This record gives sequence, structure tokens and C-alpha cells, in this order.
Amino acid sequence: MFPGSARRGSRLALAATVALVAAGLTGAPARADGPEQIVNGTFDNGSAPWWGTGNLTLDATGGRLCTDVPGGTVNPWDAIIGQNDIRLVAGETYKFSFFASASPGRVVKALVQLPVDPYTQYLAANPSVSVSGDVYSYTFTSPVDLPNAQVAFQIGGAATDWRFCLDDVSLTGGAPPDVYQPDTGPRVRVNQVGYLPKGPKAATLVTEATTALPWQLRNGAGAVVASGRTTPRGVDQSSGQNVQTINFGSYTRVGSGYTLVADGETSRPFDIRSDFYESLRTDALKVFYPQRSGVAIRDDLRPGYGRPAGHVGVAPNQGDTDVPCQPGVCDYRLDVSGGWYDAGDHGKYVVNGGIAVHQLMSEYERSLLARTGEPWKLWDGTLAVPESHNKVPDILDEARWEQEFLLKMQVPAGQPLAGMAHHKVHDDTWTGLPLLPHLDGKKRELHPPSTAATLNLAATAAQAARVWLPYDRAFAARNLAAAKAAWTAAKAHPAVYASPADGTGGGTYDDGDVSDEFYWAAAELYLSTGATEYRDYVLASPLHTADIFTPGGFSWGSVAALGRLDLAVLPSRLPDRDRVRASVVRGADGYLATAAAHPYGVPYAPTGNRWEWGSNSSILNNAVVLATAFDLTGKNTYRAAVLGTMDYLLGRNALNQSYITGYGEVASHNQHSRWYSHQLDASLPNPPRGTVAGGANSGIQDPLAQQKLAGCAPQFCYIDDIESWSTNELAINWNSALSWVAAFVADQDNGDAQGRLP
Ligand code: 9MR
Repeated sequence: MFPGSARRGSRLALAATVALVAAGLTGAPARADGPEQIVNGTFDNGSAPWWGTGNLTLDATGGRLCTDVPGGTVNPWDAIIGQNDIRLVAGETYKFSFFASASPGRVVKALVQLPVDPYTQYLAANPSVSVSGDVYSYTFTSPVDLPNAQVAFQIGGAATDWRFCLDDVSLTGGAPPDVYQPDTGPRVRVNQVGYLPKGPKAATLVTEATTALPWQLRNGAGAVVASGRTTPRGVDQSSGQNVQTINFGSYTRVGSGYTLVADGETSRPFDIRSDFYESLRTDALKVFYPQRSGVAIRDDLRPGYGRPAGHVGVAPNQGDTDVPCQPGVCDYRLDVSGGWYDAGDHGKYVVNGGIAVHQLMSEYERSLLARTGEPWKLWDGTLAVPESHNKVPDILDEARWEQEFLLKMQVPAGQPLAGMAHHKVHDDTWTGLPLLPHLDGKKRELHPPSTAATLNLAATAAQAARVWLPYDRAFAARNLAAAKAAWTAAKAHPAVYASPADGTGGGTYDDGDVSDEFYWAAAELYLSTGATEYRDYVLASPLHTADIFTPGGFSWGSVAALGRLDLAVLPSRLPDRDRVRASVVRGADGYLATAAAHPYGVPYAPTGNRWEWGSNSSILNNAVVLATAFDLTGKNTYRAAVLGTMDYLLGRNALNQSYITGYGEVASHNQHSRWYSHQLDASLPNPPRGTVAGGANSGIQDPLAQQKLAGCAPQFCYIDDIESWSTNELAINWNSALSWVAAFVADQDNGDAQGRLP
């Protein structure tokens, strides 16, 4: 160990003792043992929450953070990689260390400093970084108490381009970061909204006890109306809790204010009745209208949610009526106004729009086909949209808003790649929160066409062609023509993939396997046209017979199930239709077994016990398979499992909260959104009733979740905070799954509506 200079420039606030060690040469000092203050210093999980200046692209794919630093800048601070919100405690000694390499070798600045002017430096080091790389280590004593210090690597000022890599960044010492403890309320976990009178009724008790305990059901007046004994279930993998289950399905009397009592705990109150799913059916769909881009949201239709039109080319907006491509991608401009905003951002993505609009159209088609379907509940005038009373079902009016946008994303005839669809349109850099859509002044850009987007267009346009036939023949014909052109273009360009690196200003939605998109598009084209070409493609696809009902379920990037489900339920002359139907029932049997084995009744057991981003939609999509099996067979066990899924979403879970805004005593309401930013600006609303949050996500990719939830068991990887975009966003493809399932459960009346027989 040899001492470094105590002062580095005039802005170093205090005589911090700085020791530089090129570890490996001398061994690193361990003067400041203590808690780790850096989040994701190993870059094993992407680059968040590290940020870079606009001239850097951060690449964490190799398990370290690397970036190409452009030459031609003047000052060290012309290129920076940093992390914010690091807590320093006055008088505490810290050890700051990292691995760095540079090609060619270069001196950089490594700083711990105030994040705003005058950028007071508490540690300033100038390591000479070599091509092979070294570990650099320093200690300093903080002169200040600061909740939001910044670690910054200033790497600007080189004449020519060079490459810089970082790994194992660590700042230890000081006070331990606050440990976040969610308030999970009473240990008896129920569906906080209610249970259907004739439906299953199950609850979960979190307890140390491993033997059966007595339980009581009390009515609104506090009288015991049923009782029994719990079933010990051991330790639940998804939550790490020891749990027992309570089954009170035999009690069927309608009422409100029921509670379950067990192990000295009283559950949150709930009802036994059936009308709440009826309101969820419409609320889940009503969420889409205020997601609309390109039109003012009428406050008379959504009181409290009115706002000016977003992205219609009115300043400060720059689009979306006349949008250029990213540089070098195309030399035309397109009017891609309209559609739904994807989620809490202002991006519009064809692949995610595709599954969302498909699920709305499928919800409509199911209402006509299934024996318990109630199409009049989705009829004209049900959703309070501007098109209500136009003699078209409101659900189709809402879906059309998106489908029209998807059609606009198709590359026009006469252009290279004509017939393909642009993958996405969004801002050229990320915006902050809050930001109402009409106030977004960033440049909008079309991103390159992709085969996946093209096939999403082919599939949804083919479906639209049959769905709109009775209402608007011209629109149906326009969709069919677009679908065929998209199919032909996808066949001609079968491997054009969206780049996983194209994630500045919007999500990537990259997908390196489009065999499932081909299968889905072929299925929809076949179901709408009966044509041999598509039938033969379906029959020849390995996905037609593969076991596609995987534990993790289907999603925007895994869509073979969308084709299989439609081939099972829609009328056609498909030669192996019976086998296809049986395959759906077999898939549902798998989810049934998962739900039965799960002490919270969830039909979701992803590989490696890693819950995915948007797990609530994965769970709902597995419920779609179960519901379809009910529609195909009329067997009550499938319906019961779907209802059990709703119990999980509405409060029977480890966090004892509902994930659907406005439903349940404690419910998600701070979902990540630039315009429902009530948590950040009290004059803005929370998301509307019926908005489902993304849900528990083992990956916890955002800094807030990483700070609060590190080490979480899957069900605990969620926080109802607007900053947690990886666990608590809202998204069109998640609400489309919710609305499909909500319609199914609403159709079940008291839980005993008669299903379709084999
Ligand atoms: O839902 C998407 C999820 O499957 C991906 O893992 C994640 C990271 O790529 O992106 C999610 O989608 C987000 C999109 O990229 C941008 N808009 C918000 C979406 C929901 O969080």
C-alpha cells in the first residue's frame, strides 16, 4: 500500500486520505468494512442503475460494463458513467474500489462527489488505466452527511476513440442502507374483493404452525357462520413463507363484510357475491381509452382523466403525424399517429400492440363462441368511448384504435421492404416522470422493420378481417390485404430481428426466434381465409404439435399459444382440430396441477423459480388456457382454477394486496406512468380503476427495487412505487390479459354458469 495524493484539484473538499492500490501487486486494503452502497456494481444484471452521458452506449452484456468513448471531446466530464443516490455519513471511512481497463490505456477520473453544482469532490482519483486492466482501491472519510452522493467516472477529453470497461465497482462503509419492510397486514390472506357464491373459496394463512389449526368464517355482523380446520402446506417456494390453506367453498350465502379468523389473526374483509367481476369486465377495458395516443381524452367520458391529444404534431410534440426513420433506416416519413401508448412510456411497439389488440378481439370472439359468453356485455355503449352508439360493439371500437395504428406502421408499396412493419416508434432519448403526452418535445423516430412486427401485423390484420366483416366490409378488406402483404413480406425477409441494443428512448422488444410469430400469423390467416397455403404452413410447423404451454406461459415474445388457442376454438376444417383441442386441455391440465400444488393457488411455476417481468400477465395468460379448457370441456375444475387466479391478483398473496387499482382494500395505485403520476404530482391522477400492475419480478431491474428488495423471494419482488418500472408498470398487453380473464369470470355468474360440453 502506498499513499496517494490527498488533494486532487481545488474542488476536493477535505483532506480525505486516499490510498491507491493496484491490487494484485500489493493486495487491497480492507480499511472500511461495512455495507455495500453501490447497486449492481458487478453488472451481472444489465447496466441499471448506472447512467452514461448521451454520447455513450453502455453495454453490460459481457458481465462487465463497457463503452466506446468517442474522441474529439475536450473535458473529462464530456463523457461520464455514473451512479446516483449513494448515502454518505459524515466521519465514516469508506473503501472505494473497482476494476477498470482501457484500450488504448488512459488516465481517467474516478470521483465520489456532490451530484449538483459545485460538484464538491469527497474522493478524486486519477488512475492510469491499462489495457489488461487492474483493480484500483482507495479509502476516504466523508466530510458530509449526504443522502444522494454520486459516483462518477469521467472519461472524456481524448482526441481519438477508445474503449473503457468497468467491473466490480464497490463502495463499502458507512451506515447500512435502510432495510425495507413491506406492511403485509393480517396473516390470513383472502381475495379482498370477494368470492362467487357458487365458486371455490380458498385462503392462505401465514404461520409458524405446522399442524392444522381451527378457522372461523364470520359474517358482517361478526357471527361465526362456518368453521373448520386448516391444511398445513409447508414452506411455499414462491414466498419463502410457511403456510396453511383454508377451504370454505361449501359456504355459499351472499353477503358483505365477511372475515376469516385463524391463528389469532383476522383477514381483511371480503364479500360473497357476483357483481364485482361484472364491473371489472368493463373497468379493465375502459383502461384502454385514456391510453390512446393522437386524440384528446374527453373528461366527460373519463372524469378526472381528460387531457389534450398527445403526439399530433402540435408543439412541443414533434409527431406522430410525420415521423422520420432513425438515421440511415429509411428516407421516407410516415403518419403513425393514433394507437395506444404501450405502458407508462410514450412508445408504441408493434409486437406488444399485436398481442394486446389480439386479446381484445379474442375476448370479443369468445363472447360469441363460448357457451357462457355474454356478447351483449361488450356491446355498443358499454365502455363510454367516443364511438359509443355507432352500432359497433365498443370493444371493437377500442381495438380498432390500435389496429388502425398497426396498419400505419406497414412499409408503403414502392419502398424497400414494402409490406413489412416497422418495429416501433418512440422518442430518441428517454424522458422523465411526470410528462403528459402532449408535453413530450422529444424527436420521434421510426425504428427498422422487423419480421416479428410484420407477423404481428399479419396475425392481427387477418383476425380483424373476420371480426369486422359484419360491421365494416371495407375495413375488413383493408386488413385482409395488409395481412396478406405482411405475410408475403415476412416470408421474403424471415430473419430480420429487432436489435437488443436499440433501447434508448424506448423498450427493445427484441426477439431472436420468430417461428412462433410465423405459426400464429399462419393460423389467423388460415382461420380467416381457409386458404391451403396457410393451412399447410400450420400443419408443417413443428410448433403445431410441440408442447407450447410452458410453465412461464405465453407473452408478447412467445405467441405460438395464440395460434393454437384460436385453432382450437374457432370453426375451421383443420384436419387435426380434435387433436389441437386435446392439446389445449392437456396444457391446461399442467396449469391445473401447478395451481393445485401452489399454496396460494397460482397456476404459475416458472423455471428456476424466477418470476418474470410482468408476472401478473403470465399468470393471467395461463388462466386464459385454463378458461379455454373450461370452454372446451365444461369441466368445473378448470373454471375453479381461473377463479383461484383472480383470488391471487385480488389479495390472496404474500404481500396481502390487490394488484388491480380500485379493487380490494389495499391495492396497487402508484403504477409507473408518465401521466398517472399522482405520486410525484398531486394534481395528476392515479391510474384508472381496473389497471393491473406488472407484478412480482425476480429480476428487479430498476434501481428502486434493487435498493429496497434485494434478495427478495419471488412474491416479495414487488413494490407499489412509481419509480419501480420493472415491478410496477402498467401495460396494454397486461390489461388485455386481465380484461380477457375478467370477462370470462364475469360470464360465470354465481360460479355455476353452464359451460360448453365436449
Ligand atoms: O414487458 C416487457 C418485458 O417482457 C421485458 O422483459 C422488458 C425488458 O425488455 O420490457 C417490458 O416492456 C416494457 C417496454 O420495453 C417499454 N414499455 C414498457 C414495457 C413494460 O414494462
